[in-house]
Amino acid sequence: MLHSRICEMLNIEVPFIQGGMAWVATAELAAGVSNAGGLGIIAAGNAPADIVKKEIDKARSLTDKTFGVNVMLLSPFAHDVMELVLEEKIPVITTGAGNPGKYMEALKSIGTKVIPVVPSVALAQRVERLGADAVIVEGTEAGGHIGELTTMVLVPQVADAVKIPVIAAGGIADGRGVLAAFALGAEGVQIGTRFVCSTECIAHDKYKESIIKAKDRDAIVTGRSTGHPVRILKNKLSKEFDKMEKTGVSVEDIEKLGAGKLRASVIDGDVENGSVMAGQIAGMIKDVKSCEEIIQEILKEVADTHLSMSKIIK
Ligand code: TUI
Repeated sequence: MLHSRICEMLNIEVPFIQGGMAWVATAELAAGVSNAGGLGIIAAGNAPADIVKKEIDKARSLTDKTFGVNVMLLSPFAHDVMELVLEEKIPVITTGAGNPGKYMEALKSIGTKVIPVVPSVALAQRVERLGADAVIVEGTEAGGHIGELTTMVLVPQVADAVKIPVIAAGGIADGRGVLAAFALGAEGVQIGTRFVCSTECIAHDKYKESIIKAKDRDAIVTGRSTGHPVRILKNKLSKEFDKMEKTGVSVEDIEKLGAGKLRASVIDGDVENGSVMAGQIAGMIKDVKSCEEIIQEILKEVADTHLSMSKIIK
């Protein structure tokens, strides 16, 4: 019912890719999304390769379906994780926070599909030239480390500039968002924050509750002055960041404040002093459901929205 080049390329039923969220996107979530027909992703984040290997093994025990690994290129272990995914012949790699160019040849040579996250037209064109199979075009609405442009303006500009399929990300959590992304030229969507509020996701209940409680303006940006802006939910930590940035504290000290804070919220449930990464669409998320229910609900909304649009556009 919702089918595109992405489905064949990635051997999935619906063109929904789960976001590669550090700490949150473990084997459990990846298997949940893949079992429900989408593409589950294990996020390597800042983890060393042996931890990622355990997650890959666990995901293989939880699903027979295709799943991928997200490599966060700012990680000190990015190179080791790339070596691991090559060894393990992971069929799909998404990358974040950098240009995966130097790994492209090795990954392509074993048939791995490489899908970089890009925040600009220029990087989309560069990775297409280097051999990327598709691009995830992520707008600033997304959670975590973000670019400057919105999904609304970036997706159509990248769709016009490249031939490879575009997967839209940032601000998508329901069928209306999916259809809007397809209208802008996308052939798939990446969904992050919505899948945090899934039963399969191992994030602490308090993290999920914070997303459910969040209102439209609660997902704010911290760390602009460090050159690594990160979207998190407003809390004690975000206020602390704000104060430091306004009083001209050094980049090193601001970055020090961020260290270990994602683990504190995701694993320990410290949602006041921890970093609760979430996208702007958090305000629309109202419940925790299984990955299967989330995907089926979104597909129903796509069909309903399509029908109501066909009554307006004749
Ligand atoms: O990577 C993400 N989201 C993330 S990574 C992360 S862990 C982290 N924590 C603190 C500071 C930094 C990272 C949390 N959330 N999304 C994908 C994404 N990639 N967003 C933006 C980019 C990006 C930015 C610049 C991709 C490429 C890029 O290229 C720069 C270059 O090298 O040309």
